[in-house]
Amino acid sequence: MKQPALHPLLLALMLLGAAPAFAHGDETHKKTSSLVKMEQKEWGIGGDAKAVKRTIEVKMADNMRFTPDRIEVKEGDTLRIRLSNTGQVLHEMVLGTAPVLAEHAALMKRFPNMEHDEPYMAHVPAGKTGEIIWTFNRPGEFDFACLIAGHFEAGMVGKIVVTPTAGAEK
Ligand SMILES: [Cu+2]
Repeated sequence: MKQPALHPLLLALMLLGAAPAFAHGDETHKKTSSLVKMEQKEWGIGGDAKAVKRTIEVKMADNMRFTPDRIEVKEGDTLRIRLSNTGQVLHEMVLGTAPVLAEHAALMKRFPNMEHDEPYMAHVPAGKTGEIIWTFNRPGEFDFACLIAGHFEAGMVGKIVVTPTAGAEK
């Protein structure tokens, strides 16, 4: 079922007031493909671990930088982005478009303890690792960012360039 009109941020806002059950930060995140809803986004769709073409290592650090901060992908490819947080504080990676991320960051600033979890994001505690498996089935330039209050503003962002391939699955 498609619900293009209901923006995830609106949904988050609605749930914030209403449902304490929305906070699933204490649970173990079970990001198996069967439990995660695969919703097409402008920047792609949740990927299946079996379809992973390439693994990219990205470091997150307390200088508010991702290394590398630019990732190039071919349209249709599924990437495993393996994150390691080398810092002393929690960092996260959220994939999206620049406007969606900016909007989300503003929301995070207003509600710093907002819990959120989607297949296109990963929260990585200090010294830990995490991963995102994502299929980049739409060409274009996308962004990723750490939306923890203050981090986004400090420039903790990066770019993902998805180059179009003829005949890639849509
Ligand atoms: Cu951060």
